[in-house]
Formats: sequence, C-alpha cells, structure tokens
Amino acid sequence: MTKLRTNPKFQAPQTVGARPVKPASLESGFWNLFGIWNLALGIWCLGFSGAPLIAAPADEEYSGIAAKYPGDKGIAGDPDVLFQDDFEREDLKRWDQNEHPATTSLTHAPGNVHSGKQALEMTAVIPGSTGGGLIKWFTPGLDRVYARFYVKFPKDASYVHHFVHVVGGRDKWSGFGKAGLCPRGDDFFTTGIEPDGKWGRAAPPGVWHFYTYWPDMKPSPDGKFWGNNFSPDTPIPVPKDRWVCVEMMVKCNTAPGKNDGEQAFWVDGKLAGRFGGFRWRTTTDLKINAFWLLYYLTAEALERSGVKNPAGRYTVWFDDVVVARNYIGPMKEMGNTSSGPSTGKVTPRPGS
Ligand SMILES: [Ca+2]
Repeated sequence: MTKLRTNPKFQAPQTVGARPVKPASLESGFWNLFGIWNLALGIWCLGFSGAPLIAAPADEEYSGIAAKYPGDKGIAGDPDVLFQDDFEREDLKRWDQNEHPATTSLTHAPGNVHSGKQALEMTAVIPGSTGGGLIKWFTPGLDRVYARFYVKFPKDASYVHHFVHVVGGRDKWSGFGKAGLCPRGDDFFTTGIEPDGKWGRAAPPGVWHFYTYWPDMKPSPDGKFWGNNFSPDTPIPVPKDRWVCVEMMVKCNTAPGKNDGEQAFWVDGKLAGRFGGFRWRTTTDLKINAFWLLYYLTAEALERSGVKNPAGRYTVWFDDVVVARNYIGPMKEMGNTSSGPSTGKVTPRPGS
C-alpha cells in the first residue's frame, strides 16, 4: 500500500519506510577526501514537512541472498552476487584498488575476525596516515546495488571522518575527488554509510547516517556543496567492541526526469533508514560503478568532535563483504535452519 502526500515546496528526498514515518531531516555535511576542512561552517539543517510517505517492499527485511548460504558458503556463486570477500585469502587481489597498502592488512587475531580465520584491518595513525580504502569497480555499471559488510570498532574507538561508500561514475574515477562539488547529473553521485559524531554530541564513533552527493543536493553556507546528511528519526549508535552487520542499498532513478531513486540501510538485518525521491542522474548512461570500503580519519574530524589531542592509532576491522543486485541480509549461521537473520560471530566448519 502506498500513502503519498505531496508538497510542491520541496522536491527533495524524503524518508520512506515500511510504514508511514516522520519526514526526513536533511543536513548539510562535509565531504573531505583531501583534508579540506572548514570548522566555521557548522551544522546546517533543513527540515521537510508534508513528505511523501511510501510503503517499502516488505520482503527485504525477512529474506535475502545470504539466507540461502549458511556461513556465506557458496554465496559468491549466486547469480545476483557481484562481489564477495571474506578475507580468507592471503591477498587482497579481489579488489581493484588498494589506496593505502601500508595501513591495510589481514588480521588473524581471533577476537577481530568475524568468520573463518582472517578479517581486514585498516589503521589510521594521526599524524601520518588517514586510514585505508579498497575499491571494487563494476563494469558495466548498475542501476541498483546492495552492499553488506561486517564491521567492528575497538572498545576505545574514536570518531571517523568518512566511511563506506557506493559511487556512481561515468568512468572509474569520475566519482572520486569531488569534495565540495555538486554533481551535474551526468558525471557522478556518491553516498556513504557513516558514523556521524554530530560534532561530539554523539558518543564515538557516532550514529549511522548517509552522507550523500547528488544533483539536487543543497549547498552549505559557504556556497560549496558538502555532502548532505540523511539520518533515521531514531538515532542508531555505531557499536564498539562487537561486530555489526551493515547493508546499504542505492537505487537509481528510472529516467532522467524522474526523482524515483532511493537509498536505504539495514543494521543487523533490520531496516534502519529508507530515503526516497532521489534524482541521482540526468542520463541513464550514468550508473553505479564502485563500492568503496573506506576508513578515513583525520585530526580535523576528531578535533571538530571535541577530541583535544587527536594524535594516536585508530583501527577498524571488516569482514564478510558481499555486493549484489538484491537484498543480501546478515550471514546465516552454519547449521541454523531457521529463516531469521543471525548477527553473531560465525565460524564456518573446517573445509568450508
Ligand atoms: Ca573472514
């Protein structure tokens, strides 16, 4: 069932959900790929009223590709799966780009592994390094993508600057390095599922939100176009010292003149935020073409959140990445025949 209320004043993205929800809040944010930063800008918020309220597809929350593959065993062979990495190999060659090999490595520490014997470790050292980034490109590009990953922040985690992104690009790099720029509609769009520290008002690492660049985004007070923020009405804290399953979805608008694109994310298999009304592109030639497993941390990001001495070593762990055409869902435990999602640590049987 679809419930739709229109408001001619705003043609901006709005929340959509399985049931009518309050209108989304849209906040300007800060995109800083190269350390550009302006503390004076502050957080600027726009509220939207009379938003379209749309019923979301209900099946995504209850079934997914991973439910068919306990322990993710064999999931890479599913026809809807585009990419998978459980980090059990001795290299990272499944990825097309490793931006910072010196601070991106495999860990064998059992406490920091979600499944199997290995996971990915990214480290930022302030001052000195900003973390890590693994990029997987998709050729040809896609009109809808789901990306699921497990992440664990340490118990003493601090804030981050930017995090995991889905990127739309005309070519490999057209979606990267666009800090402060509004997309034209035929060149790029990006959205990241990120911990938002809310300038220190949220406990580190923060609460989950989307940080988004698209052609109809709003400018910031300085006249530049920093990513706009999309947050659930109920803040969802990013946990520390435990694994959490995060999945993001981006769906392109179906035609240049339509603003029927969407983005959504799930935490531990539960829909956490769904936002509609996006005109991601002005040509269907522009498609989603990259998944960016990003951990980007700067002294500026820590200082803006009230960290007085940002110098230090900051680590995060990733495991069990899957990118697919349809909803994936959390890893199903080995030997668990129920249809419900599992979110705990899973160790596949030997030989799996
Ligand atoms: Ca693993």
